Amino acid sequence: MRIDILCLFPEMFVSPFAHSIVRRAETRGLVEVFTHNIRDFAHDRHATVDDYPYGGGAGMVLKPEPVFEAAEYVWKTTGSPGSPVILLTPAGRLFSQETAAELAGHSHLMLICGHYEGVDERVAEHLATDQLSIGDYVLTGGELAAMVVVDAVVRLIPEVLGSQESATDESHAQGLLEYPHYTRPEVYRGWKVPPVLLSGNHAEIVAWRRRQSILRTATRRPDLLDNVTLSDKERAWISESLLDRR
Ligand code: 6GU
Repeated sequence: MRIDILCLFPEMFVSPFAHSIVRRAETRGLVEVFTHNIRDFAHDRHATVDDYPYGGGAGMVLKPEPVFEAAEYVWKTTGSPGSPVILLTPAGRLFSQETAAELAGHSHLMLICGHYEGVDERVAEHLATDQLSIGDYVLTGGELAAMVVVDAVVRLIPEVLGSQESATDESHAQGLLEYPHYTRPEVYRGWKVPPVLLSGNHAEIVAWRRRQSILRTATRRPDLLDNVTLSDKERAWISESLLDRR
């Protein structure tokens, strides 16, 4: 997969991508990430990339020309104008594990990081194929959001994660939060590892983990349960455990 990131602060990506799973994936030839400074595509000698909003109001707006021209520059080398172009904006639809999995199936992605009060809407309408937000809070710019998206997508590319780090069990993969994990020692400061995990009974361990995932999701993220299929027995566990908490 090739990922091109158009932004105003390419330096921000250096350290996060120099470590982490992204670096490992790059070393193994599974992904290539390129950053491009939108300012390099400005038209005037002051390299102006923003301007006042038509209609008035606070803040500045990212101009369309440098953004379109940066994208066209990328397409000249990649030749893939059919692939996703994602504008990172707090006004986008919410990025999720499902979106990450969908994006991981493409061979090329372009990410555009918004800045200032906003980006000229013609970028959203005529250049971006999708607009994503990483959560209900406002960041200073789209760079941090782009790093989040790249990390979540890259780890889902086949062969990026080792079998020791399988992406099928983890939180959100099944629509549920993941069960609790324990490692040695068996007793730490008097706190014991749940005995079932030491029992060697694989079927019981699987059942315990499923139950933990369900109860944890019911208490912490009940909204997620609307999209998972649970048995009648599992629904009953939830009612019982929520009653227990009163
Ligand atoms: Cl994608 N951009 C900005 N500026 N803020 C955000 C965001 C994106 N997602 C959540 N907050």
